[in-house]
Amino acid sequence: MPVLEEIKEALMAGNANKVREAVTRAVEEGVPPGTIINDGLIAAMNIIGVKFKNNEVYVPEVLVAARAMHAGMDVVKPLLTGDALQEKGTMVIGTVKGDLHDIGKNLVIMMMEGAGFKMIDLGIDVPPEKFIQAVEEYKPQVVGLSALLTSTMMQMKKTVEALAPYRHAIKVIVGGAPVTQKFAEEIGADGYAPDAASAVDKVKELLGLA
Ligand code: B12
Repeated sequence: MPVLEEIKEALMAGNANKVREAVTRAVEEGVPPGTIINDGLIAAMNIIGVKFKNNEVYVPEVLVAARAMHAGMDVVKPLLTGDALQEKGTMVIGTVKGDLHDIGKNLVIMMMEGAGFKMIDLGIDVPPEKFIQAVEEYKPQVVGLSALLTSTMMQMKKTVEALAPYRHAIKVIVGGAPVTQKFAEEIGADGYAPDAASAVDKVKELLGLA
């Protein structure tokens, strides 16, 4: 089997050791690092994303696949020079103030990384000021807000309002179990996605990359 296919199969099976081993071999065979990432690791993560969206795989499978992807990235990242890793953009993400849920946010991060985005994770219980600081520091194209409690959805609104002066340069996307498209529109967010795979699609659409 060609080595890129081996990488993809091992990643989709969530086998981090096999991914590491196959990526190492691909490097030895002279496959360019960018090809290993885009046609191996990211391609497989995209397939997992579609399966997750279609309920063919569930959260645990996505988490082990993402871990396997990181194992492969660890091998290949030191070899990257210049623009070999063509990042599609930078996204700052966090769970809003008062909210400690982060499983869904972390899935979004893994899926976005799998799709080639640089992710800045601000963690949980993030006040609006911290989002602003991060926007100024990292100059992202997208800011993602997560909330799992109906009581913290209002923090989302406050954060969107606080980000107003930066909106010419950033898109804001919101998500989390109680969040809806209607709510996203009401608070003036640019986008909403119901799950991690759709988040990738939505961000690409918002940035004109779809
Ligand atoms: C796990 C969990 C916890 C864990 C969190 C651990 C952790 N590290 O995250 C712990 C035990 C800490 C916890 C605490 C509490 N919880 Co809780 N928790 C849950 C539970 C069971 C699962 C949430 C989850 O992880 N789902 C799995 C992930 C994958 O799904 P997800 O988060 O929805 O994320 C997906 C999408 O929403 C989307 N998404 C998520 N974020 C983003 C962001 C963006 C930008 C985008 C585009 C998409 C996106 O993509 C994700 C992947 O597909 C839910 C019940 C449920 N079924 O939802 C209750 C739930 C959310 N919790 C609830 C409550 C009430 C609490 C507590 C107040 C309980 C208490 N009395 O102490 C505390 C609050 C603590 C706090 N201040 O936040 C309620 C909320 C009710 C409400 N309507 O407000 C729920 C709904 C349970 C219930 N039925 O009562 N909880």
